[in-house]
Amino acid sequence: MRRIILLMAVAALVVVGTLFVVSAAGAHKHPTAMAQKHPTRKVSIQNFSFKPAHITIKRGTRVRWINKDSTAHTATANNGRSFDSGRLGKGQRYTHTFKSAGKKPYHCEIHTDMKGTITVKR
Ligand SMILES: [Cu+2]
Repeated sequence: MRRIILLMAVAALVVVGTLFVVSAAGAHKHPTAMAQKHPTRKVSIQNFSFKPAHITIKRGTRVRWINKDSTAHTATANNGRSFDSGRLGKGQRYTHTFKSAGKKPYHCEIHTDMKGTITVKR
């Protein structure tokens, strides 16, 4: 009789232990899921152009511009208010999260022939 109670106690401990491990693994998955919800797309500024110049993203995506030229550049929305990186020196970066759908054309304020478009889908 004592042995049966002991076996049951061990079985109960195994079940509780398994549940704990599973829930701990679930908690670890959470930050990864959050990171995937707001992915980041990179746009290089190189040789006086945006690379790639035209990208299509989902709403909530972050876009990160990185200036790889030694000349200063900007990434400025054509409408002048959606986003504006300001002057980015060599190696400097600017990040903007796109929250509304639509076509967002932009340019460099210093070299107005530098153009790009962010197309944001729902
Ligand atoms: Cu420029």
